[in-house]
Amino acid sequence: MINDNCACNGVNETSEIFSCYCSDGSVLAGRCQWFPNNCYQLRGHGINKSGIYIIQTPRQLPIEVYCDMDTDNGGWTVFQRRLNEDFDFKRDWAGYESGFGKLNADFWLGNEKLYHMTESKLYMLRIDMETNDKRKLVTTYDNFKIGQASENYRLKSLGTYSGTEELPYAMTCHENMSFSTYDRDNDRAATRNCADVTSSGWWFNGGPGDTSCYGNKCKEVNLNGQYHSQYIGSAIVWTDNIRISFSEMKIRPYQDQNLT
Ligand SMILES: [Ca+2]
Repeated sequence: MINDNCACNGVNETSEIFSCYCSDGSVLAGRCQWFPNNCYQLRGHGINKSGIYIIQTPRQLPIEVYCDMDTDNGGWTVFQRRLNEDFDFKRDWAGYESGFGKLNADFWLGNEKLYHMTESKLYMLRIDMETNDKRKLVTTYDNFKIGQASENYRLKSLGTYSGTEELPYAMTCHENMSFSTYDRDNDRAATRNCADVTSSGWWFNGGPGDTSCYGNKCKEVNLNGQYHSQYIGSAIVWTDNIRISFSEMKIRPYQDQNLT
């Protein structure tokens, strides 16, 4: 219930979590507490330290996310990270749907959360990577959107790409593809289960006659592959030629990118 005595006090500087208490705020456990929609909003309130914070998208329960407040002026809500070969990204549909891992280490935030975050406004996607031979790659897309569960969390849109990495169009091979896991084959390959073959979950393609994924390939990019796999088919890759040992996928609202 709304606590009408709950006046907005602005930033609560005694708390690690930004919060203000407002009569029009959302209600959690009897408390009237406001959470930002995303890390960008938090950054706009002066929070500039990377770490774990609570956000709340409209009509959803508050969730913990990792905010990257360092890269390109910060405000990035991170939804994927690969760091460590000991952490397995071979997970089932339910695992990718709700998310897994630890926010300050390897993790997938979860398709359901990603859908609710990206449905409400225009988001940029930024992917930071490091290759096995220690080169840093960056790519951004200006209109990243994920479909809902009934659409198999389809990669509805990427938008226009820019960045410094090689072959920036590679990810567009996966645009409009449904998400697949080994127990939920939504790819376009009639005789293969791309998620099972690669031991991961991703927006696999595998369909014939595609202009960006030649040769009925399951993927050009797979950042959820097996860490340091000796097999290119199941490795973490950005095209067949670039093997990845670090990745972070993160989003920020598109408008007003000039945070200072
Ligand atoms: Ca298939």
